[in-house]
Amino acid sequence: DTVGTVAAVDLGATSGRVMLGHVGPNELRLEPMTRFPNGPVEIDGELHWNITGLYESVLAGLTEAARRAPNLASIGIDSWAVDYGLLSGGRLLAEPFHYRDGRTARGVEAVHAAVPFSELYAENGLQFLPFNTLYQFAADGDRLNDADTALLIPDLFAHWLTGARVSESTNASTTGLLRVDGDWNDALIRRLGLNRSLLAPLVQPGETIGTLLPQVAEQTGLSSSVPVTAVGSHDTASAVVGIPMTTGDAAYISCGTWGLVGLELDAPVLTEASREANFTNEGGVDGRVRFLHNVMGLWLLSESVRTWERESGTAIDLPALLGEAAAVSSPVPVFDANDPRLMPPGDMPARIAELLRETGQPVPQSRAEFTRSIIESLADAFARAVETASRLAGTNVSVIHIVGGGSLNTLLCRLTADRAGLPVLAGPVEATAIGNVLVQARAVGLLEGDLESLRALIATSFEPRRFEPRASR
Ligand code: LRH
Repeated sequence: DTVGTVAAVDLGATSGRVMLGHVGPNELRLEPMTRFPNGPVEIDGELHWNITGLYESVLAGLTEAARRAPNLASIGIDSWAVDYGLLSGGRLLAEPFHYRDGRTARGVEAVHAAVPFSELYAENGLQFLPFNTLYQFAADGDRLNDADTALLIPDLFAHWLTGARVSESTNASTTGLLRVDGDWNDALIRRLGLNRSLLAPLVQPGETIGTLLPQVAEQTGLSSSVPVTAVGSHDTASAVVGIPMTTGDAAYISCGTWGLVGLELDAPVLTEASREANFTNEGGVDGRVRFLHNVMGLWLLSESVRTWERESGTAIDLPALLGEAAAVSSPVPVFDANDPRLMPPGDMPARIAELLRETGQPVPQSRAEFTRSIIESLADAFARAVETASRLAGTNVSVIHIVGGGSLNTLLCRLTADRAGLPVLAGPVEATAIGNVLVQARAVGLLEGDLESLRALIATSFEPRRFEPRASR
């Protein structure tokens, strides 16, 4: 069997990594090159990404990849969705905005005044999230007029590595400007008064974006013949490829900063019920549909920990805290993890306490109880979203896969199984990097077959941990 090596650049909203994937028909192995933190940077009251620092970390990871894998066959890039860099004459105009920046509220008003949400939903099938790219564009005003190109984050990195200017389709589906059939929606773009030429031509996962620019080859030690291959460049699209689903009635939770909860479908669900439940139809790899809902995710925990660390000036031992939370035996209150007030960065414990008071519940006094309340509330929101997805799509769900960082959280997996009354299969933790690697491996001929055969390889290489629901708690 031929085993080859590709590199996955996977940028999450709280951390990024560059991984080598060693792949053959009977082999799938990841080897980390670099890991680095990521997060919003507040500059003059605005939330931005440190895009230059991220690019530096990516180059460092690729340099290490060149050392470890002299015959690297391909590079693939994925990141969080919706955000973009504005370019003029090939130059980045400013640090890209972070999707949690508050300016998007203006954009929402402007867009919905031009096109009511129900009409938008029929056009693009997307759940309402105040930071969908079309709202950000509307909020950008003059900044947009100064630009000749807008590239989503993975497309921006691909541009810096290869010089090519493309829009990868799974991530483009999160702009709100694609029709559900997957093409740029020229009529909608016109109605919103946007300049169509800002948007680059679409490419599909598996297509070659370009090869490395000579200066990038020089900087990293890689050969300039190494291709950058389009993957599911929306991290959630790569994560869904990386879920070892073996039946058609599996639900999934891709749990990192967000908990993306839903199903993989062959066709979108655009019903009124689906719109009211705020379920999204994002573009998946191989034309699949990611029918899901954004639940707040581990953000609630990481922001709480950040607040506690700031208040006390001491670092928190997260595994220890989770252990104490698991040992809490008295009942804890449950809040609505989907409340939009939990979206911006800030004092998360205070906001959660506010939600609890509003619903007449006691506020936990210890950090262990507070943490337990967060995890119970996430598990509750996850279980409800699985139920809603199955009702809306008419799928009788028999098992829930949890992948991403949340799959390491035993308490969360156990409570989700209990609250959903369904078995949970946890792992792999690096599903996104795995999905990224597999789509490249197939594109360069190391593997063949449909997503089901790629997933069969994951299931044997990364055996999930199983949590049975406990009947009564
Ligand atoms: C997860 C994710 C999610 C989007 C959000 C912006 O990282 O890509 O799918 O909704 O970030």
